[in-house]
Amino acid sequence: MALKNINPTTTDSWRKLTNHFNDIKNINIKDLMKHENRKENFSLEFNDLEVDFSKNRITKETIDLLVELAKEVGLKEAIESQFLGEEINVTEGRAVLHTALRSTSDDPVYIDGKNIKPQIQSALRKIKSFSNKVISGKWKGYTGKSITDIVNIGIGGSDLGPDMIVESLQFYKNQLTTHFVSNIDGDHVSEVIKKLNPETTLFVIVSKTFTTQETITNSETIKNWFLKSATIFDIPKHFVAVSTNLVAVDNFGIDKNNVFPMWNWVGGRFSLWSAVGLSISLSVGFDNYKALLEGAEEMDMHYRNENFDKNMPVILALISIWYNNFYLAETEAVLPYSQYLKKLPDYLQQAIMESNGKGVDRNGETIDYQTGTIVWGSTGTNMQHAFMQLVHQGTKLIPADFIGYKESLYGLTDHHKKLMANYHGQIAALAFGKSKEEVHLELKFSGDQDKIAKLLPFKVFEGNRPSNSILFDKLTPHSLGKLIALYEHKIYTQGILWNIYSYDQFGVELGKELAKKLLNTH
Ligand code: G6Q
Repeated sequence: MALKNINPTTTDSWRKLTNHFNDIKNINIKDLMKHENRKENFSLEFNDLEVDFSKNRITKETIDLLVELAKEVGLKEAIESQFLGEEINVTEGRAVLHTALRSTSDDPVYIDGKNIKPQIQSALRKIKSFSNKVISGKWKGYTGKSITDIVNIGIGGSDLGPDMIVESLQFYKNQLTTHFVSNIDGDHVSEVIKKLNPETTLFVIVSKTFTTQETITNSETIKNWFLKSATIFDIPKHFVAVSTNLVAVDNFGIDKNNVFPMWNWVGGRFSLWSAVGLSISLSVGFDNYKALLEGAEEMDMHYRNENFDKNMPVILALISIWYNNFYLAETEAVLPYSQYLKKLPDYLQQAIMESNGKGVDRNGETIDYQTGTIVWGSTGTNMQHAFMQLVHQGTKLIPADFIGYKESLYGLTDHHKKLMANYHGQIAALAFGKSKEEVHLELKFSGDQDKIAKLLPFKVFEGNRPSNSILFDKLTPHSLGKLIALYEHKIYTQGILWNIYSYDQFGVELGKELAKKLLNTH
């Protein structure tokens, strides 16, 4: 079943949404929150996760109309097409099956008439047995010593996902030290090399194509450095690859037993669930890696089966479209209240902006409405002392996702209480602000009567700034998998509604081509 091809702005529901927007655009979150059961009616719970979207400029009618739009453009069918392995990445002629990578069901998924589930299971077994050998110290380097350091060499989708997950799951990490080399900037690889001992380092070269300039250049540099103290016969003990390009991997000198598979039905930025996540399994152990996949699968089933008005990724996608296309907000902030998640905004920037930064629709026509949001952010509370000024009092409307955890991992309850007080404090400050009257009273009671006239306007917070609260019980591999899958499905939902192809990325090509040309002419 092909994806429907409908300009959303020509639909009935869009027309209704436009009228509805004109009716309620000046609505205030403060007033909405006075309605009985506002929080209950505008939040969703799903095991260890609660998504509270009550503090948005929306009413029940807004959600109903957005859901109607989702239905009108065929979202349900599009979700099924993705899960069933249809060629929804039309421009590249590929299926998009990161969901199959984490599926534990026995239901087959066919590509060209062949069930891909057995290959996925076999790759997982290989990841497990290899990780166990390296972590237990049974895998020896060329001088007989166990491995102490892992270096992931890759870029884009072959770097950002594993790097973000390894950082986020530091609490669960084993004794191995994991490094990431990505940039073509030689200073990056040099800084990593200087910390390494070739006898005890394992290099994981991750490149779906094995032609990416950065990854191949960094790998060659590292190989040359390695060969200063070892021989080519030692390479199998220290270099493994994750790739679809077996010929290029072989030419590089990597033993064929040390190659982990990749498939062209997994997009780079959605590939951490495949062997691209090998460095995750090495860093936190296979069981934790598996728990990450299971968390994602839980969200997959929710996305596939739940009605749209109770469906977390769908609701978040619809609210985002509401701001992007009706309020014309240009950006969204992602604000995790966990230092572990400091790399999440970078990761999401690629996932979201590479997927939905498209100006041509599924008909090949230039689009005359807004698509992909710009996403940015950083961790709380640090960012409160940095950019939050603009979000609170600036001239731009910036919807924000707050991500938090009810429990901390090390159990410093005093810290955690303060952290979460800030989390809820920021959300409330954005939504409710501080009125002239409140500031007036405050200044009056502080005894600074003469300051009232001078300071009042600067101390007012107009409020009415929207946010979602995405609150988990605890940061675990399982809950992290769920969080990432939540955003993945939000991306696809938005792509379907905007009538674009989310899974190609031609926009990254031109600059690469020109760089190559320049290299050849100089
Ligand atoms: C992601 C993109 C891109 C890709 C890198 C690395 O969706 O496709 O970021 O992951 O360009 O590509 P290779 O894995 O082929 O080296």
